[in-house]
Amino acid sequence: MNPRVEKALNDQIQKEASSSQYYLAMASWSEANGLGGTAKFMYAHSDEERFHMLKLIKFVNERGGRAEISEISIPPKEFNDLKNVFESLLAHEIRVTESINNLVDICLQEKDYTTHNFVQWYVSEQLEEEALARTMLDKLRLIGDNQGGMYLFDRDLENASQEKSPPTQQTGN
Ligand code: OFO
Repeated sequence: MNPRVEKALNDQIQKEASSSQYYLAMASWSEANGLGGTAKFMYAHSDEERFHMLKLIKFVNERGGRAEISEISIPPKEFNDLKNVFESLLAHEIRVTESINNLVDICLQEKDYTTHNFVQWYVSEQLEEEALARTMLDKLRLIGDNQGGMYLFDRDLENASQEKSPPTQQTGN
């Protein structure tokens, strides 16, 4: 496997693992603050990020590279409020998108079209995740300080988590 591509993929593995921890921190904060629906949504999202990480690990190893499991950054413990949680989520996803775009760029520079094809799945995923975070933030801005609105928001997230199918164990391309 091209060493530059391998290094970029390993960096991405670390980022997906950090994302999973980040969402876990958000889930725990939400749960401790009585936001059961949001907690459920964040726990499910944390699992999804772990799935993103596993998919990369399998890909690197199956292509003759060596996936590295490195240490991950410590996520924040506290958030000001629910809006702050989703603002952090969006900011985080924007950083992940930049990282995926950088990965695409490296694949093209190194003419690694197989990895380029594989990474397209992540490009689409980032589009969806950023759009979802923006929708949530729009809703929270509309709700403002309205407690009833906040209750409904949290309940809607609980239902959304139930509708969403869990990530599959399939980690191939
Ligand atoms: Fe939310 O990001 Fe993975 O890819």
